Amino acid sequence: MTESTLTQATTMYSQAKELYAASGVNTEAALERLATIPISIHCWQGDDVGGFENPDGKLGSGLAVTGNYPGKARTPDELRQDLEKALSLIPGSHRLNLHAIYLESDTPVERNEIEPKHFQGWIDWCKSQHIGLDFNPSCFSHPLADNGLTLTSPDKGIRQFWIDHCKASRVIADEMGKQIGSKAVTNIWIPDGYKDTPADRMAPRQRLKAALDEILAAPTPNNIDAVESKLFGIGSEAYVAGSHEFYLGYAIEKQIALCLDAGHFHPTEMISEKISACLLYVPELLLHVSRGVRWDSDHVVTLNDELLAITREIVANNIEDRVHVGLDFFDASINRVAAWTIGVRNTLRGLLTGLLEPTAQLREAELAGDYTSRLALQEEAKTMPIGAVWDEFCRRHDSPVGSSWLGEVRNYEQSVLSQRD
Ligand code: RNT
Ligand code: ZN
Repeated sequence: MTESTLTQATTMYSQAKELYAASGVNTEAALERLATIPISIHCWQGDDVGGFENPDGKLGSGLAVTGNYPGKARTPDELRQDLEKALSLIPGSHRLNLHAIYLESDTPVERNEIEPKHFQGWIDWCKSQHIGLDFNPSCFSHPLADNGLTLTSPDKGIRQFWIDHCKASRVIADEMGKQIGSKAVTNIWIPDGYKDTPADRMAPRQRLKAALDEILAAPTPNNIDAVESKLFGIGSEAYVAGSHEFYLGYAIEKQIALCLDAGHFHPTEMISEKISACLLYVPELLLHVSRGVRWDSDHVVTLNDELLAITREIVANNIEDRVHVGLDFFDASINRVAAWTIGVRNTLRGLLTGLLEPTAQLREAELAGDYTSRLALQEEAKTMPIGAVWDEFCRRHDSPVGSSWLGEVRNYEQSVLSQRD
């Protein structure tokens, strides 16, 4: 940034600060608070949910990635290198969300035999980056998941295999949390369901409940358990055992975290609307911030109405200590480092927009039954100079301002990504 553009930007921020102050909003407080909210960045955008278990492994179990943009990470070191690039373009201090298939081992390891040592490289890397680490058992893309059933399988051996995988994952997450000094959120998602009308909707859910009981039995003080529901998937259009009602009930009963994925509900059903209701009954939430286009398509999150509504709910209700914000999208049709950067920067911008809302005034109007003022103030807030405050946040965190990060991604593409194919 040149001297004059820097001066110009600083002036824009001071003007924005004054404008916000006039409507009762403290931009300095917003900037400070935004810096305390970590986003859990999903490793799987970096390699199209491939993982390092098996170089010929195929993505399955209802998950699909489209696109063949060159330069995807082929090794843990390449993935870490790409993540470092993305982190350098994202302001603030965040977390990494890792799946079990991203293990590191010289010899093949079965999923029910994974151990903390297979993730030590990731733990050490997170320590070096000063970021937290979250974890997920991978109950998909595996021969024992090929018929679409894992924890609900009627075959006891198959079911036990996945139970043992999830148990091993919690042990690993607990070790991650311990070593890093920040609890790891471990999210269980399974694809289980049927393409066509089931004859028995109850038994798979009974098996799932019993399997989860066994998985969660051991105490893991450095781990936070979360369970993720889904409405339907490719190949499970008629029935998904782990539905919203199933996991909402389960999370309430066990007092564990409930994961709400923005793409896992009916298209007009919004997770922003569910946050306040669920938090009355479950201790914590994990969000999979995603963007479904017509279906659970896992597009890169854009700064759209639903993202703004989700992020606004978190900060307006002061619940950021109970809501873990994770991302979940995978787009292989664009530069993958850019996909992360766009998604995380948008999520932060959404949070900032919420922090800059004149919440106190809006609530006051609402309580007084003055819905005219509520609507008027909500709409005026939309065109306040949020961008000037966002730029200031980036500047204070030594992160690129405006679209200048894109040039850095292009350079990285030239010097690193294009050498991979
Ligand atoms: C699938 C779920 C799940 C996965 C990741 C890879 O529909 O959203 O969270 O996307 O765990
Ligand atoms: Zn998800």
